[in-house]
Amino acid sequence: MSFRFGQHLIKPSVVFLKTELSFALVNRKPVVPGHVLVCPLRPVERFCDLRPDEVADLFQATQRVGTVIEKHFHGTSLTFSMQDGPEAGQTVKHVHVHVLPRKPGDFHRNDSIYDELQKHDKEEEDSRASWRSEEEMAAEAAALRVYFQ
Ligand code: AMW
Repeated sequence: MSFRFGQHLIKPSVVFLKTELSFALVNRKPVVPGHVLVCPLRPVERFCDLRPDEVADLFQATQRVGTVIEKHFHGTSLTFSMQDGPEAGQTVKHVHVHVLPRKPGDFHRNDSIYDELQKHDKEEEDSRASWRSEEEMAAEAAALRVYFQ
């Protein structure tokens, strides 16, 4: 069984958490190590399209994922971000929360992380050559899955 993430079919090997209504996957092009995504299982485009039970499940899953990601990647803070619609920078038409572990000095200007999020997957920046290998992504997902067993 594969997962749907907008136009993408996602292999179970890169998914590290599945709840009743949500799932979390590793990123093919992380802005920082440990940059992952949490999505509703139902492939809706906008946050306002989610039912209340889906919002609750998505945010509970996001909270659990944040705790694990901060610990596993030795972060000291977290950035949560959602680009909700094309003018907000959304490229995949399926609601997703970005979860990124943060460390002191990881960006010279702290909020530059939002510039990076905005541009990292735009067409001119996002060639196949810049994506991680399936093996690397599966290994990361396997390491993260352990925390949820
Ligand atoms: W958006 O700009 O829509 O807020 O973010 C899309 C995110 O999904 C980016 O971080 C991008 O790297 C990631 N991404 C896109 N396609 C895949 C995929 N097939 N597997 C893993 N991550 C993906």
